[in-house]
Amino acid sequence: MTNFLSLADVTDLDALIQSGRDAKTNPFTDQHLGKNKTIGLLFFNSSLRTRLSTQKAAQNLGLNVITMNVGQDSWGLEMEEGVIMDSDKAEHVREAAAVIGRYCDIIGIRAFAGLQDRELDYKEQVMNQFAKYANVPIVNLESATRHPLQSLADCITIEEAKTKARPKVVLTWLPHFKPLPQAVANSFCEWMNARAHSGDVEFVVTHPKGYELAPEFVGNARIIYNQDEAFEGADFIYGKNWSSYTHYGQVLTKDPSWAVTMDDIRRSDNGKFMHCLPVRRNLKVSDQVLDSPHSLVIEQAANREWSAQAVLKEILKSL
Ligand code: SN0
Repeated sequence: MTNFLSLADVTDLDALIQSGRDAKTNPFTDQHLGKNKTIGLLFFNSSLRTRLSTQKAAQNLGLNVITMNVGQDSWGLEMEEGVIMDSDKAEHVREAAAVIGRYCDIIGIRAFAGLQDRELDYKEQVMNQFAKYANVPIVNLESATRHPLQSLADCITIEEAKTKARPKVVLTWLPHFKPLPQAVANSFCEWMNARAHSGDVEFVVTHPKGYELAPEFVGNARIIYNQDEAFEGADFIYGKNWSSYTHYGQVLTKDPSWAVTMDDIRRSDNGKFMHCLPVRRNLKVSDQVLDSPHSLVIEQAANREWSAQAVLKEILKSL
């Protein structure tokens, strides 16, 4: 693996999930792979799990880790080509990426969608500019349109917790007053469609009208607009808020009936609740659900370490 930008960089998904589970059992068997190598983690946005779990996974593999909050600690970075740099951005990505690539063997980058300009967000400028100019492998730590390390951790979590060969997984939109990116939902669709294709899950998406995700992500997933109907027989309820893709970046409704409560869990087949975190309690999901044995959110977050470790191991093997 030379980059980890999306599912397209994964050649064997079953093997990658298994590698994460193996790392969980034996975290330190591959310490030699990262010896005297360095990973740089660049954050254009806030992070708790991604930052700590990726750092931990890198250390388990023997890597040195350097981290920077771009824009706050460093110069603001210009991503556009050929512009007169008279804005607040003092450094161009051409130099920044090339320089960081000289200090680091791998670069991880978090850069959320701006949610103002759909075309700009969906062309993944930050990831692509770094991939072009850094000359080292790039790992997506949540980009404008995807969060693949989260999706891999989600796959590991579902494999561990499933009680039947082909569980029913339902992605549901949750209410929020702020416009949030589509990245987590997009990636979850991308990865669950692959799991559905291989017969490992049944995948359903539910959301209010107007919250349709980009066709290239939702693919052939079944969409049911009635949330109660979608939850019938569900083994996993995966909650996430996202802002509208069609009315780009807008909040179209805050309907509280879309929040997940114990009534929804009762409608499912003894379903487990999943969320990537951070989650706003009692806005998106009730305390009762999060504090019950139905919640998988902590286990899911714990698995971020093993998903990062599986990916970094693949990249280190290719160096
Ligand atoms: C981010 C998102 O993509 O939705 C990161 C999730 C891993 N979440 C938020 O920005 C939540 C912010 C909030 O105010 O609730």
